[in-house]
Amino acid sequence: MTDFHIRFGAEVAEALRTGRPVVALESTIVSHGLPRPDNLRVAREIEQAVRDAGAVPATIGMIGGELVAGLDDAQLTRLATVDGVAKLSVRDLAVAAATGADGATTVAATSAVAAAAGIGVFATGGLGGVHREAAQTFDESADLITLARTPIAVVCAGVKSILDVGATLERLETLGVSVVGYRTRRFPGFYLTDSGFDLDWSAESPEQVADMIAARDQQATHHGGLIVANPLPTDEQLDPDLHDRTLAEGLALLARDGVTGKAVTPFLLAHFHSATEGASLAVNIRIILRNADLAARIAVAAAQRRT
Ligand code: PSU
Ligand code: MN
Repeated sequence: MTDFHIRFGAEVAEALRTGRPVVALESTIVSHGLPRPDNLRVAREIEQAVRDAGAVPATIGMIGGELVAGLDDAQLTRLATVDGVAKLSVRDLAVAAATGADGATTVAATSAVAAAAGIGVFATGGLGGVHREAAQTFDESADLITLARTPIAVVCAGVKSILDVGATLERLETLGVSVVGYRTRRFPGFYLTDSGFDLDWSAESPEQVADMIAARDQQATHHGGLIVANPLPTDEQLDPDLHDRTLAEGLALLARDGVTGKAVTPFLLAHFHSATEGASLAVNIRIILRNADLAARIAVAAAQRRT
């Protein structure tokens, strides 16, 4: 019989056994979010950023039907370079496993696997959310509902600016997902420092985020996710005029080409990367590296709290 448990990379298994800090990383940004050949180099740099801040990276994905927490370099290379890697949300995990697929996990799927594996902190770029035409298309990322029921702290630069940010924040409130700004009370706008929306709460240090995680676990009143929204400094953001122009073009192309469903996010990100001649790619990479660093420092603080 086939075994459908989660397989752990050796270093991740050891870290979890001994209580060392671990940070989960997603693989959809590697396979579908970043263009080749930069994607593999960036995937390795993200892992290095986690290590540099004192934690063990656990990049999550599916190899030949097997869920892996802590992909090794050959597995990471496979997801970054092989054609036909599936984009896996939570609903796809069991189905893909039973068919022996290779797959990259989204924020939703990575959160679900990380929580099941006993990993409490996760770093990504920007979350999925409510799409701009959602009133007609009902296109809302499964990232939101999954964070409602998954006890994970996810460090991100808000939600991708291609989305309806206001509607996404409303849905996060309805779904009971905690949102705190990292040293800010403004919700970041992914490529942009500020999305224009206020937040009720902020955290001032990795230790304070670790306190929030501990309070959630001790109170046992809330079993869902905590979004730690970490903005780019203004001098590192994408030029706002270029951003708005590129987004308007991208949305027009989306409508022209009739792109829908899970292809929407990769399509718009690819448009940004080509239309800005790599400027958005550089910003996207900075976002992820900064989030990996902060997530690792939160994981370190959480591990110290436990000892
Ligand atoms: N953030 C990025 N690049 C990405 C994504 C997020 O900087 O490629 C991916 C994440 O995996 C996220 C997914 O979960 O996009 C959302 O896709 P959808 O809108 O189809 O749920
Ligand atoms: Mn969608």
